[in-house]
Amino acid sequence: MLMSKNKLVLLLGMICLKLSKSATLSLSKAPPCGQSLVKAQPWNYLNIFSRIVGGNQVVKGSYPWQVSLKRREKHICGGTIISPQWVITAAHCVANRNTASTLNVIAGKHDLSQTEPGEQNLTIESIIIHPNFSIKKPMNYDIALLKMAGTFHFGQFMGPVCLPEPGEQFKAGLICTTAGWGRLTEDGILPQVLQEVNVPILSQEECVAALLTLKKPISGQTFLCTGFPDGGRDACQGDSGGSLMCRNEKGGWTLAGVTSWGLGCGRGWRNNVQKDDQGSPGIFTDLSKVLPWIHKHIQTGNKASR
Ligand code: 4AZ
Repeated sequence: MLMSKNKLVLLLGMICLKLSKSATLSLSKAPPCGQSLVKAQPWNYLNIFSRIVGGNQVVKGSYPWQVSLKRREKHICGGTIISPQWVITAAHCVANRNTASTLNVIAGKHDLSQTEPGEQNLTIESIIIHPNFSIKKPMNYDIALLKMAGTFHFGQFMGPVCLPEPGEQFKAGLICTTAGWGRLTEDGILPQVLQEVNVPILSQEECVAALLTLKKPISGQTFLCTGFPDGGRDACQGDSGGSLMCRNEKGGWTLAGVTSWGLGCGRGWRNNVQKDDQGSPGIFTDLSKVLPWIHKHIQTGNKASR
């Protein structure tokens, strides 16, 4: 077929334009967030004896945003991937003695006791602790951003969670999930395999009331609480820095809170007035209270790294 020189140039131009447009589109499109390849787990009698506190072992790949924060190769806290270069954890996990150089973040993990195919280990370029963080209970603003020295390569066992939309609230009574490699009971062992537990979000009133019944009454403004007045299901030591996740309308997992603290683990608070053997709800830093701070840092951070 014969084609004039002009037509050929025009055709080539159009092909180039099309290619560059799709390349720009694929570059600017954020990777899908909150996607777990694993369906909700059916009840399984083999799982009833294993717990985070009162939970069970996860199916591998259930929470591909969950990371282990290690200090000198030892698991100290959880964390959550929000983009290829950024991880969210609790400020108290990285606040003292923890210079970035002694820490590393390992993603794509299921069983901490062995090296697993597809896992990725990164060091930390910088730590940004929330400027209003206070170590004194209730540990207001217990949140930190970790900028990785490198990027996570997302795949089947590694990917980001969704951040809430501005104004998105997680209502009291909603059942959400927290996961981690923390203790299985208050004085119990640390598990090798990632654990999960479903917990209801409490109303702010219920939580404030529970914390005011403590021997040293506590009040604060930046947390979300979970659990049951009689206890049983909770996060525990080693889970902090990890996530409280809720499903959004489209079924994607959204980060509602960062595991922060609690008085004991899974204790309950119904009988706190008796003053002996007190307990508290599980306390998580409320993402909705720190969203603008997160966006400010991950956006300027991305620009700076370009
Ligand atoms: C901790 O020390 C910790 N029961 C995390 C969560 C809870 C207690 C302690 C909640 O990492």
